[in-house]
Amino acid sequence: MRQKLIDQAEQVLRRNDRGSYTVPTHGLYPFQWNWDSALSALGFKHFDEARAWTEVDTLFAHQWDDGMVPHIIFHERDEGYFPGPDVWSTGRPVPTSGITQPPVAGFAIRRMVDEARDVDLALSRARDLLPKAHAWHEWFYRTRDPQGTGLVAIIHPWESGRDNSVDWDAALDRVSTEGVQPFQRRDITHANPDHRPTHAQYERYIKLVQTFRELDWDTSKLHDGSPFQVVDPGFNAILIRSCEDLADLAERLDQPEIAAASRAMALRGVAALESLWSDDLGQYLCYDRKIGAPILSPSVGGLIPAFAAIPEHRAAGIARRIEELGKSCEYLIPSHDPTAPDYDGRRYWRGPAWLIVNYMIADGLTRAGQPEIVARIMEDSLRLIERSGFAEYYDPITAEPCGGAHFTWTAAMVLEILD
Ligand code: 9WN
Repeated sequence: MRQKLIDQAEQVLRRNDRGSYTVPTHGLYPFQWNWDSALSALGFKHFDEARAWTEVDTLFAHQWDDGMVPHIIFHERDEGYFPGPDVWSTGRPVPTSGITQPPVAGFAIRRMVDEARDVDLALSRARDLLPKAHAWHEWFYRTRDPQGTGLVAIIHPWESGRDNSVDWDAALDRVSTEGVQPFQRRDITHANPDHRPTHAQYERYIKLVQTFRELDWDTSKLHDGSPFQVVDPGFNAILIRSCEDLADLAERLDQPEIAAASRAMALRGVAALESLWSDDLGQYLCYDRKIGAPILSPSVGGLIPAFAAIPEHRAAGIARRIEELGKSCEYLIPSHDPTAPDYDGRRYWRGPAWLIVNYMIADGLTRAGQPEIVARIMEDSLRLIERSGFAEYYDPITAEPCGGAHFTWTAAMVLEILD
């Protein structure tokens, strides 16, 4: 069984390989996505290290001059996805979107170095990528934390990677839809509409894109100009973890300035995360910067901080919270608490389990010395694959495969777990 799953995972990666980048899945997502690429590279490294490095190289080849790494790179024309390059209209030579995504690449680069068989290749690629990833991290704290709080805000739900999470509902409701022209979605021609965001959410997603376009994609203006500014603990934790990893890597590569700056960003971030902890919910919470209030939503965004070097008692708290969630579902980790009123087990980020999230949380909890809950998370992840294949996400109660099939990062995570 183990070898069969490894072979199948490798086939999924090869199927979605477009030479220098990988699509998340054929049809639904025909371009290169930022955090998908970083996590997918971890899968490639099991059978083709050079190809793994190419994935990350291609991502950073489209970094903007200000340091931002965009969330989508539209390498080829494809009418099968909305919104395409004409809607974004960012004026890049190879079109890209104008927002970003969870910066997990720093973590991926470090892991690829740590586990390299071809060490010379790894060190030379890492030496080239290190200042680029670091510039991206600095861009975050410069443009998304203008008040110097130590925490960055996302300005669009797509940036979180958890697009339609309950976390964004109230903040997104306040975004007006004035001036949004009728549009045709493509996602619901590829995937079951019951598994996807609603039309009302899409209208607001598009309104935000229009707002940023009117600001000429000047990323120094977008935070203050955005009607949506939310501090996501999961997103911040991923950034902090990547800063920690780059600091270690920079020391190894004898780059003391990057090491010191990166370490300082990580330490500030970890200290600031503490303000998002909720004793009542037993997890971290998002914070709506626009109205200055926490968002009382029990989502997995508040558990992802385990991925960063948070205090041990907080990691233990997260382990307890996951154990509790395990009583109301069959397969950890639901993206939203199944006992909460807005839970929807098939609708994308409002309940389903995602293997990439399981992987990041399990990685952090392993480091934090929580082997029991890690074992359950890993076991559940493999049971999902065995039952339902390499889906985009899964109903955490029935294991129903949801969203797109033959999914690249799901396959990559299976290689990370099994190989
Ligand atoms: C918008 C590609 C991406 C993931 C995100 C996931 C989904 C896109 C969409 O697919 O988002 O970026 O059109 O739904 O939410 O995490 O990176 O797999």
